[in-house]
Amino acid sequence: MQRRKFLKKSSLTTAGLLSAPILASCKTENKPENVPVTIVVKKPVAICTWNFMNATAKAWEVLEKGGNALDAVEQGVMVEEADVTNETVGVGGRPDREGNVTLDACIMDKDGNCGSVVYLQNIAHPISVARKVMEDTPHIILAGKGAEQFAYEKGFKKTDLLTESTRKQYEEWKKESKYETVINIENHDTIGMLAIDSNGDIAGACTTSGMAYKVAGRVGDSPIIGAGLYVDNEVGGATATGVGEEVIRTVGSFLIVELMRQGKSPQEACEEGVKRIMKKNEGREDFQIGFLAINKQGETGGYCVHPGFTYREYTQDGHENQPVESFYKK
Ligand code: SD4
Repeated sequence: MQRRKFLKKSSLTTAGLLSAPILASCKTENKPENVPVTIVVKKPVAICTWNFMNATAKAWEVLEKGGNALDAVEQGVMVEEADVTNETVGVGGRPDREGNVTLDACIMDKDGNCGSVVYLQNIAHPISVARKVMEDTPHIILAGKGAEQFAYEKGFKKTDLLTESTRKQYEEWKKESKYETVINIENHDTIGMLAIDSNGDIAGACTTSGMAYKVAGRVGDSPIIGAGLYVDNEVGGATATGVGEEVIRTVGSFLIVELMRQGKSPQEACEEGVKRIMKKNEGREDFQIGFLAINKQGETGGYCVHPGFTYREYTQDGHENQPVESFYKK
């Protein structure tokens, strides 16, 4: 199945061809050194964590018209930020244990520029505030009240992020006030998105309301460059969903991009990323993490701790929800 998936992903129905000298890491026995080989590049491509069909469709719409990867990932994840039925992103995200919805997001472009907001309240599109931090300030991360103030200065409107549904659920939760991570169930649905545009450039975005009923002030991996998201335009990009503390501890997305730099495929890199985490958590079964990656050739891959994580992929061949293999099989 892995092999089938690999062959499918390397299919020749792709858009770009790139000539490059053979790298030491991909030399084959019967090919001499420094002979040009043809590398098939699949582009454009948009992928995102979980089965967010509308978000990848939006990103694809941007890419198909020749738009750049940065615009595609921003506009793609904005679809989920605006969707009140997605209760872990943007408007309609679940609150912390004080009843406040606090949002985390980051974005990264092909040149390694990045912007991030953490613990942002009352703003519906944290990803666009993160982009403004990247483009309009000399900083990378703005937090809390300062981030909110910055957003108003940039013209973002104050928005009540709590909905009737999340307010009711919060009231219910307060009766027992139990904080536990629920594997794969609704308190995971962060959207991390990666795209390659028709120029072959890569960008990524990640946005979330974080773990439901978290301790006030808690920030997860999603807005942390290198943890929830990382892009290196020479190599590829990676993003994460799940229990952010474990992703931060391994600087997960950076790790995966570095593993791809060393020659691993996106699939192999995601597997190694999860295995590193599990090595530090031997025997623990009470958390989920899903990684997703794309390389410069447009190959994609994902891996997770428990079954249930999938990713959505949109290419010129159409769009698909890709099943992802897991560390634990049941
Ligand atoms: C966090 N990684 O705040 C996020 C949560 C998440 O789907 O991915 N939810 O830790």
